[in-house]
Amino acid sequence: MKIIVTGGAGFIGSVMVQYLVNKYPEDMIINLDKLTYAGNLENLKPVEDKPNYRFVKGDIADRKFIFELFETEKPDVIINFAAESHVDRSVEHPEEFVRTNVMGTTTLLDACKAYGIKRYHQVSTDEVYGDLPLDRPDLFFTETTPLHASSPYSASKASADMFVMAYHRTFGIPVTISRCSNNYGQYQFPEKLIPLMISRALADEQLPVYGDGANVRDWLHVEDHCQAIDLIVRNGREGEIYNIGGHNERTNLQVVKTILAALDKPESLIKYVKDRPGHDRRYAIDPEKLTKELGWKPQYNFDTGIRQTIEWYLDNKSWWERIISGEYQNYFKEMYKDRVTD
Ligand code: NAD
Ligand code: TDX
Repeated sequence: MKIIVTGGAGFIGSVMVQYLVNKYPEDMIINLDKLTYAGNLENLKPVEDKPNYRFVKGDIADRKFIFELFETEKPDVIINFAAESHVDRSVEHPEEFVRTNVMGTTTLLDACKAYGIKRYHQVSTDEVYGDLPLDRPDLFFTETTPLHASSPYSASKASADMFVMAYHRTFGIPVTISRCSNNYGQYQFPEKLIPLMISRALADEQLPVYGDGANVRDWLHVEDHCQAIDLIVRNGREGEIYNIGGHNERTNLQVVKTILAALDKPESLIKYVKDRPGHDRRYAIDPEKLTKELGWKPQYNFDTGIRQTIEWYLDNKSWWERIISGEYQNYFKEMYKDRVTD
């Protein structure tokens, strides 16, 4: 099978690519990534010389490029991770979110329509459902919860999901969608809560907690997310949506305090700052459909997963220090100067 993973140089995409390359040596895995600020080929070092792995630099919203790629590669499966993914950036600059997240998705779907595909999988998010109230812990997002996006980021992801389902119904494209809760783990870009707080705490810098810190996120280890996507792509039913989550709800303050305790740093580093506009209060996933239909179960619980993740950031200081200094962006030039014309 030939699988194109888009956004495979990002946080979750790079873990997915490593997982597929190692688990399915008979499959060819093509990592298609534009290498925006969030794309880092250093994440792929463990697999970059494997015979069933290839990197292609390109933009999912570039129609000519995508159609030519489908023409030459004739992929069997597309797993679309490529996206602008940071909510705060979407508040500042929504345009790029529409371009990549919506038009990039429709460009890929058009190519699937023109050249055929065995499975198009859209990696979506629980943020498309909006948020839940803090005083109703009995409520969870299910696959039939109405879409109610709050931020330009989640509106762009919800819009993409609607196009995916429309292309399924109108043109018969064999699609699946997964909607996962917040991920944590290795290779997460240090703009997101957990790696940001780890890197700042280690430097004894203030930790900016938005609002009152009582917002709740439902955390899932990135490897559990990737395993679920693999199951859905191979065994999930066409035209279906699957929620992914592991019932690991924590307030932001609990997460930050856990990090401080693990690093032996004082809570006085916490600094309450102005809230994110439109800040969602609580996310919580009901993963029952995925569990019942496909037998998926997460391997990690948050308490052990977060400890391992903190260890990873301690052991891989140079990885995130090169990001903070901007040096990682030279890696493509160094590694690929003789391999691609760009
Ligand atoms: P990320 O920002 O770390 O990575 C995104 C990747 O996409 C980068 O490598 C970037 O270079 C690439 N990219 C961006 N625009 C592109 C374009 N136009 N063409 C080709 N490549 C492009 O994101 P992430 O956190 O790994 O998230 C991956 C996917 O998972 C996203 O679709 C996101 O919405 C979804 N998701 C993320 C989480 C989470 O907690 N991080 C949770 C649920 C769903
Ligand atoms: O400095 C910060 N201080 C703070 O209090 C940052 C960066 C975040 N926060 C809060 C905001 C959120 O309540 O922490 C929580 C987590 O924030 P993010 O890491 O930015 O994630 P979130 O907004 O929840 O979205 C993430 O999960 C769903 C991903 O970035 C999305 O791509 C995914 O779809």
